Amino acid sequence: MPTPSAVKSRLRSQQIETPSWAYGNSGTRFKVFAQPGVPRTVEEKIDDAARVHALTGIAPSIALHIPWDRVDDYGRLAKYAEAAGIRLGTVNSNVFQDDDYKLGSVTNPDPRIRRKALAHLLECVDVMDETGSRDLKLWFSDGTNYPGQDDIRARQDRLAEALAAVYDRLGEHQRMVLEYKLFEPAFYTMDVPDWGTSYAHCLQLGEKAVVCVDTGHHAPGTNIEFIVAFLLRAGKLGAFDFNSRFYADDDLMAGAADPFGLFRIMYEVVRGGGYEPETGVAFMLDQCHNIEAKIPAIIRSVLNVQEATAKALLVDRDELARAQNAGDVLAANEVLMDAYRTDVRPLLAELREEQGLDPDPLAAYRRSGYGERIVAERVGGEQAGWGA
Ligand code: LRH
Ligand code: MN
Ligand code: MN
Repeated sequence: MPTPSAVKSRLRSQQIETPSWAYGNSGTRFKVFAQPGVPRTVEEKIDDAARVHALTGIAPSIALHIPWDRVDDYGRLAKYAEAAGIRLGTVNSNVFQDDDYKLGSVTNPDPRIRRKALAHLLECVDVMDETGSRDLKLWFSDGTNYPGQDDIRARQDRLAEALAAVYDRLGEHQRMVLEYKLFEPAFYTMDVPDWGTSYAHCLQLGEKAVVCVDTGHHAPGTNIEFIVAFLLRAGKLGAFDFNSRFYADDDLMAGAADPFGLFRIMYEVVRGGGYEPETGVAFMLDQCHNIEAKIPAIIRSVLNVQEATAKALLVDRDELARAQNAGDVLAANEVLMDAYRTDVRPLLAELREEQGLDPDPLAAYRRSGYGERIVAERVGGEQAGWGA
C-alpha cells in the first residue's frame, strides 16, 4: 500500500471547484424553501465560496453561471475573487431559461432562435476572456417530448454547427466542456443524451473539446467508472460535475448516496492518470441544497470527494496488478476493498493540521459564527438563487 505520507502529498494538490448556484436558493418545481442569509449578489457567493476554501484548503475556485452571475465588469469580479482568496473558474452557459427556448436553443428549428442561443454562447467566451477562465461548460436542455416532434438528425446537424462556431471562437488556452444528460427537461429525445454523443461531437471538433461527466445524468445502474476509464484513455475526459442521486438528477451532496460509487470513480481517475494536473480534468460540484444549510453542505461535499480520493490513492496498484494478471478474482477485489474500507479520516485530519487548517472543517465552520453573521447581515435586496 502507498505510505500515508505519499498519499498526503498527492492530496495536497487537489482542487475542487464549487458552483455559485449551490450557495443560492434552490428547490424543486413544487417549492423553493428560501433560506435566510443566502447571497444577494455574485460577490456574496464569492465570499461564501472563499469561506469554504479557507476551511477545506482544496476549493480554490468558483464556477459561474451566466446570466445568473452576470455583472458589468468581470475583470473587477475576478479581482474581487482574488482579494477573497479564490479565483473565478468555469463559465457555465445557460440557454435553457428563456421563453424562446421552448423547442430548443442551438437545435431549435427556428434559425432566429438558434442565432440568439449562439450569441449567448459566444458572450460566455467573452466573459472567459475577462475572467481568465479556461473552461466553457455547455449543457443543452434541447430535445423533444414526442415522437415526430422534430427531425432528430437535423437537430444533430444544428448542434454540430453551433458547436463548431463556438469552438472556432475559443482562445488558445480555452476549452469547451460538453455535458450530457439522459433526460429532463425533454422526455423523449435529448440532443446530447449520453457520453457517446458528447464524445463523438468533441472528437469531430478537436482537442479543445472535451466531455463533462455529471454524475447525476445517467440511467440508474449505469457504470460511470467505465465511462471515466474510457474517456481518460481517449484523452477526452474534461470535467466532472459531482453530486449524488437516488433517482434522477437529484443534485444531492456528492458522496451522500453512494460513497462506494464515488470511490470507484476516483479510483479510475487515479488509474487513468486523470489526477495528474497536466491532464486538465476539472473536478467540480454541481449540486443544490434545497432543505439543508448550504455552506456546511458544500463543505461536506468537498470533504466527501477528498475522502473518496484518499481511498483511491491508497489502492495498492502493484498488488492489484499482480492479482489481476494471475487471474485471481477474489484477491484483486480484496485489494480494492481494502483501500475502500480504510478509515482515512485520521490521515485527512493530519493533512489539514500540517496545512495549518482545522482538522474538522465543519466544526470550525460552526464555531466561526459565519452562518449567524450572514443571516444578520444579508437582509433586504433580492436573494440570488437558481434562476434568479
Ligand atoms: C443540468 C445541469 C447543468 C446546468 C446545471 C445547473 O441538469 O447539470 O450542469 O448548468 O445543472
Ligand atoms: Mn451539471
Ligand atoms: Mn444536472
